[in-house]
Amino acid sequence: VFKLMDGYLKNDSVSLQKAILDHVEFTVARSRFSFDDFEAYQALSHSVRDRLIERWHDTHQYVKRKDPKRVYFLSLEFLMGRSLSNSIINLGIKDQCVEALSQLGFELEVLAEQEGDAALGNGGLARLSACIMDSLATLDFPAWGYGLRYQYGLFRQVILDGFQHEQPDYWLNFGNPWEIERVHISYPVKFYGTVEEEIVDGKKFKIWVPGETVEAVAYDNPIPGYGTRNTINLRLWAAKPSDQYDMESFNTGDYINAVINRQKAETISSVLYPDDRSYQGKELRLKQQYFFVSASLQDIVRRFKDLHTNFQEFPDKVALQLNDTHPSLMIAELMRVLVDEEHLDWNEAWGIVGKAFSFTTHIVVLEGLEKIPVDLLGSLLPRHLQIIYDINFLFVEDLKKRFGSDYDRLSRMSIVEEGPVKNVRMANLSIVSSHTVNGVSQVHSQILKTKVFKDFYELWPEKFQHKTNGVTQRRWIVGSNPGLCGLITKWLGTEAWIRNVDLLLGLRQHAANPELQEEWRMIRRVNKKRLADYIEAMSGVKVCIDAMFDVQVKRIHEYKRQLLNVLSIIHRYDCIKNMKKGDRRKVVSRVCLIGGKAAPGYEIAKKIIKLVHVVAEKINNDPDIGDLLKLVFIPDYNVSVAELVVPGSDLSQHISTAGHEASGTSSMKFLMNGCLLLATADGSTLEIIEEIGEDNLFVFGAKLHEVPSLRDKARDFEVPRQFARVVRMVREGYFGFGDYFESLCDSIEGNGGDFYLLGNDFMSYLEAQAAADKTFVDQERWTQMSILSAAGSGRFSTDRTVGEYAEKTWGITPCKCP
Ligand code: 26Y
Repeated sequence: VFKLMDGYLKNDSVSLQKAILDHVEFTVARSRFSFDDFEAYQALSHSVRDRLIERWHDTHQYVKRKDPKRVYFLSLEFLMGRSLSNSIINLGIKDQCVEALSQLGFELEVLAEQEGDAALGNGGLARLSACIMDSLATLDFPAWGYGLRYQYGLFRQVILDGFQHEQPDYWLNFGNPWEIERVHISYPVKFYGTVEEEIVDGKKFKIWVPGETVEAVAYDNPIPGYGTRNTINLRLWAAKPSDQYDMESFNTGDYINAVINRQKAETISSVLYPDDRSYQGKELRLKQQYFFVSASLQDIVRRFKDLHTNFQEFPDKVALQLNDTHPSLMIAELMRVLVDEEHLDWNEAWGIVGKAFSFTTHIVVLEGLEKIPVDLLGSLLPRHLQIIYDINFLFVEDLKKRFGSDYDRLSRMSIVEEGPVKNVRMANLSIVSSHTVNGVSQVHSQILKTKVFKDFYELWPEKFQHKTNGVTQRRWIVGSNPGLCGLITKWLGTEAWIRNVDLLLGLRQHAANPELQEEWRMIRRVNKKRLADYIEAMSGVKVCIDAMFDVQVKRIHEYKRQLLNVLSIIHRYDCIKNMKKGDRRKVVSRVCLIGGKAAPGYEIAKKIIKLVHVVAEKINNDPDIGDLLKLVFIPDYNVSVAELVVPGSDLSQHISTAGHEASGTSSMKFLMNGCLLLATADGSTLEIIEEIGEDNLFVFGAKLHEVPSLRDKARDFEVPRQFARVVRMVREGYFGFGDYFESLCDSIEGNGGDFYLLGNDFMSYLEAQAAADKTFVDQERWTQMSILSAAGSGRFSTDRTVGEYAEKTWGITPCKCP
């Protein structure tokens, strides 16, 4: 009882200082009279970790006692970034830490920089998972995250001579204070083998006799809520050799090779796949997915069985959230456990599955949907393939009753895709088996209903929901923009917006107030200075902070149209070059920043990166241009780089071809930080427009409904001469490497078809750019738009997103630890 009332650990600065010094001496094993920044970071982290563990135990004990329905957020990717600052903020001990450190001669900010990113994900989907965890904890929901503990996170992007090179991210090199290894929490995960029959009490059952076993060991990562004691768990699985692993091989006399083979088990969780487009038929990836699914489900079922014996109660206690199709093998796995191991009959089991799962898709185009070749699945997981066939058989029988012999429809909806290579369509499996399906923005959900999953919507309209994504203001304002955080608190007269973000609307009434405007600009200027220093340190390019910082940072994809951005920068450069000297005074200076990683096998994306570099080289070294225009590529874009870039940007670009970005979440971070958006009417931007009004951002380009006919007409479309001119400059080698860029140019001209409509949108893009320039000159107007952006960003907090999932999808309520 004492423990629930009050922590053992004190949070005043004296106690924290003692904790830090003790950890220096006993955890880091250094002298308390002499340690460096990194050792101080380690000691501070361990002091913070102790405090997290304390709350986390309390939360677990409390939740276990109350036994509410829990949600399990299942994702193969989490982009957590750094943990130190975030934990300190959420624990509410920042001032005390700063004080404790300063007496020791250290600065919190400097120590925080010592930490490497936990980059266990690719992009939007993975960062969304991390923001959702923060909101789940803050809102006191009884929730668990499950993921994989990759030893190598997303590759480090190194630029050599303008080309992207990938280097391994062995992030665990110096230890990871934010995880707790749970050697006693481990489960065997099985692969291969055959399916046999067994008879129990006169009844026949299928039994899977696996061929290989690997052990899954739990690593727990405490996730603290803000302004609450609740601290939830993100459990990541690591693969270890199992004692049950193929013991036969040890009897052949080849002991050394038997050990080496056994050790190979660890490869399952060793590396994150760095592609967010598609990969079909990779055995290791499939193994990762099943490894994740099997370990997580064993853990979930064990927890359920601790307190319950009747599986009919399972859906009252367990909500299983599929973050895209990546964990969807859990559907077949739960059927297998219920039918083969728990001996429920098929219909009972199927009823439970249908009430437990919900499915979110993050993909807009059909080609992006995951497929697993039947042969591969059958060899790795023979019993699961049978189960999927059975689910499909019953589903298709139902369809026939409803749609008769509409065979086109049946073959489109079938979970198993027929053809030269048979595939299992994981999205179809997920929709058929879940009670709820949702997209990640309004327009995305609409596209799912009318195009991608149209057939399923016609069958089960009630299953389809929409949940607009969000981001957490704890990391993206409080953590990364403390200046703005203080200013907002001052003008709202309360810190309550950090937990109740709708309060930001209160800034609207002050948007035109010159005093707020002045303070707002001051803070943004400090952030720009910090970013300018970073740019110089990293690229050697000096930039002027009076210029407009114009930023596009995200994964490199053709549909995100970084190429459109580069072409307009070339156009701007060309215009300045051809201007009369006197006219140059009217040019608004710009610092253009582009950053993002290309999937290692994505050739066109890699060419775009090289193009940015050659264009930058030319512009930045042109003495004729000076500060009027700079272009810098930000290498190795990741969460912690974003924390620096977002607060320091004036304008940010979200310029995907309409209908291609499911949602987009970085725009929400920029919005919260008072950065204006230059954007197409796509994904969540449509809702941002709704919220802050069209006058407060710069929108351009083809609308969603225009895209199909524009594509049809693309071959006859006469591209604007400005567009033809800049493409010609690239093609003809004005920036060098003309041959290398040929295929890139072809993709947007003539026979390439310009699928993403760069030529079509070019002029309206230039107009939007000009409007941004014009507004920037009027700093009062600009600042007002900036304040209104931040004021309207409340709707885009994951607090809102998670609240909606809890109520409409998961059916869970808060369980607040006293
Ligand atoms: C199956 C594998 C190849 C794969 C791996 C990662 C497929 C997709 C992904 C990641 C997809 C992703 O990040 N999608 C993005 O999700 C965000 C969060 O919902 C959206 O905001 C964004 O528009 C969408 O592209």
